[in-house]
Amino acid sequence: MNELDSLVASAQTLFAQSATPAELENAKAQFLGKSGRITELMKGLAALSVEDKKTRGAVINQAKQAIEAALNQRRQDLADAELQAQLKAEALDVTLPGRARANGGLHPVSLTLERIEAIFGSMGFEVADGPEIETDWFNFTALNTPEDHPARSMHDTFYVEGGHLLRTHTSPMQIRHAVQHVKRYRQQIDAGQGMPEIRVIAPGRTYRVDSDATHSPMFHQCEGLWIGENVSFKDLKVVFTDFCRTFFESDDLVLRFRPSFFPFTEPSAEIDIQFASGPLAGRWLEVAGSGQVHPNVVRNMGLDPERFIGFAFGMGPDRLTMLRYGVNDLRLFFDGDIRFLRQFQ
Ligand code: 2NM
Repeated sequence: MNELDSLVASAQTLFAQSATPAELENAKAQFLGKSGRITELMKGLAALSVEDKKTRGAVINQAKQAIEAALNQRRQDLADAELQAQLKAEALDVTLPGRARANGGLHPVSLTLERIEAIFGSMGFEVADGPEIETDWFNFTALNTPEDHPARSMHDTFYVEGGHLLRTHTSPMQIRHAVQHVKRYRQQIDAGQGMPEIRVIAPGRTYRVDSDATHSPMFHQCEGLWIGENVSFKDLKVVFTDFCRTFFESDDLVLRFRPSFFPFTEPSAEIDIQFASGPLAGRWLEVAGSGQVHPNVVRNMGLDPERFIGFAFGMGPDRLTMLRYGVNDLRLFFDGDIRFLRQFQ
């Protein structure tokens, strides 16, 4: 191997041993730099004859080109290796399964309230909404519930500061709604022209000091009120029968009105239903209280009980939800266990 061949070979070796671009540039300087081996050989040409310059120069140039080619090859290899390392470090595994987005859903009791509102809405009932912290007047007095009634005991109700209390039923909303309605039609009523019938339901949260498998301190109620000059118990029966059959999707379900007592209605009746088929077939199940609104209550709405007659009912959406889905412990609805709640989506 001649001198230039071994120079090229040592350059190739040194370049191959350079692991980084910086090392490679240092190696390059030894051959192609200002005082590099090739540069020194070029300088030596000055002392040669014209003829020798030509042949010797061509040979040095060949060696120089071979070294430059090796340098460029090694530069490219190092750049490729760096890119590959970077790609590997930043790799995205596109085969990983995506993270599913959790979908929220309505609480089973909310589903029931929506059904109740839709069914009564289709029968011309408005939906009233109002305060959960009530006055003694709207929660008790206006509803013909006397001072010494057990429902007014400290142990039955949550009292808050200022003599207010957490409503024990949604009937106060019925009074509030009726009072507003009557106010709007006052002149018309007083002129003997009557008023559009009051047809309203009041769904919402209610509170009592009670807690076991079938009672929760917070529970839901939905009360209904229908007042006009020409309504009767028959209308209440038709409307409530229709509601139950639609709600439970059972056309052969039957109702029983069983005499009862409420301070705000007279006469009063408990409403029981009986399924003709299914797991609850043949059993009477209590689903609501009802009655003709007491004359004192009609008067508190601003109406003459001799002229206007009203029917009201109250039911428990929590219990309706238990019956509809076959749930036997009310507390499951309010424990917030997502495994339980997810089943209703
Ligand atoms: C019930 C049972 C019977 C009722 C009465 C009234 C009002 F406002 F007219 F007086 N609202 N709801 C009522 C009647 C509620 O729940 C078991």
